[in-house]
Amino acid sequence: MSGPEKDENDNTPERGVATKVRPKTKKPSMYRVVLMNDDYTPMEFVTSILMGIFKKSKEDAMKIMLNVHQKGVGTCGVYTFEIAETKVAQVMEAAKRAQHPLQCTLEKT
Ligand code: TYC
Repeated sequence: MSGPEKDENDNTPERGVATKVRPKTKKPSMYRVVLMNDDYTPMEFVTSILMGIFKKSKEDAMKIMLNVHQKGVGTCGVYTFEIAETKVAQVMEAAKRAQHPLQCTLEKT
């Protein structure tokens, strides 16, 4: 039988347009870590949280803290779920330890 199958010894280059097949990957969902204002947590404590847990500079930490103080809520950062969840837990643990009522939550973006 002689069909149209390719001869393995035929080194003639294939013709046509080379297309790249990329594996289907999904971008991870991102989550905002949100800080809530309250009347009791000291401003310095919130600033230190933003520097220590969210790796903000002192200037950025103070801006974010003041924004939360004035507006009621504010974003500390946007992360993948596991990182966002860990940061929320770290904030809540630090606030509990220091006996401040500071609240922090996670929001899907
Ligand atoms: N409102 C607080 C105060 O006047 C400061 C504060 C800022 C508290 C941001 C919480 O997420 C917060 N001491």
